[in-house]
Amino acid sequence: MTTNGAGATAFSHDEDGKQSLAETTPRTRVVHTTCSLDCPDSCGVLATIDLGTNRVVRIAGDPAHPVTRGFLCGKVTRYLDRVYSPDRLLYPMRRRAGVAKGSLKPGEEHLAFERISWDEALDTIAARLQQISDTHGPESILPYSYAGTIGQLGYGSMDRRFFHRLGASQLDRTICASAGTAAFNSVYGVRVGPEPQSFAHAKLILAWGANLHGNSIHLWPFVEQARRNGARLVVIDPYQTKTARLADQHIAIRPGTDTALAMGMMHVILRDGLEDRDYIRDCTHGFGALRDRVMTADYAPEQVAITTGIDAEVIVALARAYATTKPAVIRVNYGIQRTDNGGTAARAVGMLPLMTGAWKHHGGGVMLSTSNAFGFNSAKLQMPELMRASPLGRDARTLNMSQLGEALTQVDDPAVHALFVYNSNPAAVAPNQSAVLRGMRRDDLFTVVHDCFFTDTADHADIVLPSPSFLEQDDVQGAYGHYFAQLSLRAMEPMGESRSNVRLFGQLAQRMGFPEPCFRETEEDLLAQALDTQHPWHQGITLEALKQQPMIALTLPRNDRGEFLPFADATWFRTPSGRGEFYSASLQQQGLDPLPAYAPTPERNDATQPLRMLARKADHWMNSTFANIPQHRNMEQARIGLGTLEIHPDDAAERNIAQDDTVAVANDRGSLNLTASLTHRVPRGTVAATLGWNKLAADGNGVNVLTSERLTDLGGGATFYATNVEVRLHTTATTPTSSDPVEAALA
Ligand SMILES: Nc1nc2c(c(=O)[nH]1)N[C@H]1C(S)=C(S)[C@@H](COP(=O)(O)OP(=O)(O)OC[C@H]3O[C@@H](n4cnc5c(=O)[nH]c(N)nc54)[C@H](O)[C@@H]3O)O[C@H]1N2
Ligand SMILES: Nc1nc2c(c(=O)[nH]1)N[C@H]1C(S)=C(S)[C@@H](COP(=O)(O)OP(=O)(O)OC[C@H]3O[C@@H](n4cnc5c(=O)[nH]c(N)nc54)[C@H](O)[C@@H]3O)O[C@H]1N2
Ligand code: SF4
Ligand SMILES: [Mo]
Repeated sequence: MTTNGAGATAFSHDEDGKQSLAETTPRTRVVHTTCSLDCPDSCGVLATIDLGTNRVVRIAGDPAHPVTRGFLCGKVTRYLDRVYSPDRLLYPMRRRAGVAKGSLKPGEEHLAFERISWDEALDTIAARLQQISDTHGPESILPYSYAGTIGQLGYGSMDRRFFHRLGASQLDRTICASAGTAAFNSVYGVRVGPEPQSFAHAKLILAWGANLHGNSIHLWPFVEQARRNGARLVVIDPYQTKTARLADQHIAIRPGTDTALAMGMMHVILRDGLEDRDYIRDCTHGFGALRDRVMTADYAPEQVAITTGIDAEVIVALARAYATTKPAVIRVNYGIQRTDNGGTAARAVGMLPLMTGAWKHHGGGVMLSTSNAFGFNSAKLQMPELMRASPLGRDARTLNMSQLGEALTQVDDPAVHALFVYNSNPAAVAPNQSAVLRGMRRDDLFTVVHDCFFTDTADHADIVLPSPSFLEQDDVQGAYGHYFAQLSLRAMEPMGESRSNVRLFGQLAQRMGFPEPCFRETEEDLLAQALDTQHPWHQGITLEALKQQPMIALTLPRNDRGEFLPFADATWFRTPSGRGEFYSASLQQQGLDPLPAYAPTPERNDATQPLRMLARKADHWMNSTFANIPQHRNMEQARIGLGTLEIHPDDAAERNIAQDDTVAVANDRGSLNLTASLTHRVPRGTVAATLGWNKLAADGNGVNVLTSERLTDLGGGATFYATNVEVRLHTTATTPTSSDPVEAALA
């Protein structure tokens, strides 16, 4: 495989316009890159560069991409507004002497920070990290990153090497997908699913906690194709998304009760004898134990109706349709995981095709994520063995990113004294925001933030560093919604003085005096290493090949009709039993229930906070990314309004709340003010609000002041959707009279 093929010329954008730099007109050229936002679709993108001005003047979907097929979502269609935004961070900055840490108003950042050179920034950071490591031990340094870019290099390469060598605490990256990952690993041992293209062949499609239209639009054309051929689309989501409005049926399940629904469906399937006995015999493990569990009264349709708020007849009809329609496919996404019982919910939903043998049909199965199919060489990129060379001489402790508030305010031995944030905006996206911000405001915490913008997190930094967007860096990328590897070629020079994650951490390592040659490696070296793999599905995916053809399909095993049918037979499973596991002995060994069982969330659920709140994602932002871009704000404004609390008219009437009233939304963790929107998009008892930038909210608070640091049952994930609140008409502040924090917040 390629080790040194990434010669400088191929990436230096010289005028000979190497393989993938196709000429269009003499005045422009077109570069293939990949959208590296945290989205399943990983679109192929063509960027057009005006050679006169050296600016990217147009971006569009690459029509040659077999899945993303030439169109981009609304967010990235307007990506140039972000890239060339006047608010881009263009050079390193330092907190001015004497300025206390805290949230800033937009535009005030330059009063609190002053420009410095990269040399000064790197010297300051290296000196402070060294001093903190010497005084408190290296584990008192915490890196915090997630998926600002999902490119192999940008997501995790030189940065990981740096923190491994430093001996810094390791970060358990649980904020998004870890519950579902643990769940599918327990049932299947490996996480692959049907190709997105195969959805076109389905006759029944369940979008289960999956907002296809808002979050992963490129599955939609395949769903539409299937529907033209007679397929039905059923959406299971408490919230009436656009996907739900366009579906054949919308089942507005009570949040957090998906385990009960999936087990209720199994109950009906077994009661009515609709299971695939041959498949169960040949391919699964623990069926008898599961049958005993699901055939109890707890999972009879009448009881499941009470738990889920779905009529018993609807549950029975769904179960029968699912078991008898072939092919039947489930797109399960992250919506069902973000609750205390979320790992189990993903397990239970994941078991449905084991019961009906849906995997045997092209166009059947269940798709969670396709990322596990990729075999990029992350060990080479990240070099965990460098921890041995750190002052610790051993593996460092691990802190859970979904409990950042706790890490910054409660963890000791050692306490966290330095926080280094990149690829993430935890001041807005992490749960239990009040604790997170209390921690970030500590004077004795040294904080560095590397980002493209002055985010809520950057407001709390000692040093802020500018990072490039995906148009400004080279990378290579897989996907979590399809099976193509793609090269991303830099379409433009980095804006201002911004430096990529790879450059930043390589240079910082040298300032720290780390002698290992790996810290001198370039992006070109790392691209070759990422692709240096013996993985059987990566055949032919070399740097040379990607330069000829920037999108290459994984060499998935196919049958003689060319179909990819994972789990169609027993050879596929990578569990301890070598079968699809209804019953998991390894979960039992960890002291967990080996079988799925529904459990309600332990969130306080009394008269003081009776409403369930979904702290949802915006359709036109990417988590908190784009929340500051006027074009994207306008699109959200047109969708549901900015700073909106969606509430059912009956819940509003009970509280004397009218359309557009300012309301206080509170629970025992915090409170925020929003504008009421009375709507049937949410069912009775459920309200919804949107994740965004705190400092752009009317009262400076984000939705995560209300969410908790409780973790999911599997995988240690965040429980964003397991939040209860009360809502009252907002009255201007009075002295709180109650000792109850919720009452006090609402008084
Ligand atoms: N436009 C846009 N696209 C995005 C993102 C974004 O912020 N904006 N984020 C990206 C990221 S990081 C991710 S992880 C993916 C996530 O993509 P999805 O998995 O689709 O994620 P969510 O929007 O979190 O949840 C999906 C749906 O689940 C519903 N839901 C909430 N609670 C429950 C429940 O208890 N049961 C059921 N059945 N449904 C429930 C929500 O109302 C929501 O409509 O999207 C990616 N794409
Ligand atoms: N209430 C609530 N909270 C949530 C969620 C929810 O649905 N509801 N969703 C959760 C989920 S699923 C996720 S995945 C997390 C997402 O959390 P994050 O991964 O923190 O996502 P973003 O808010 O998009 O922040 C990414 C940041 O990385 C920056 N960035 C982009 N490219 C680069 C780069 O090359 N280098 C550097 N250094 N920075 C870069 C961007 O400018 C942006 O500020 O949020 C979680 N939080
Ligand atoms: S955010 Fe997703 S859908 Fe939009 S361009 Fe990027 S990969 Fe494609
Ligand atoms: Mo996510």
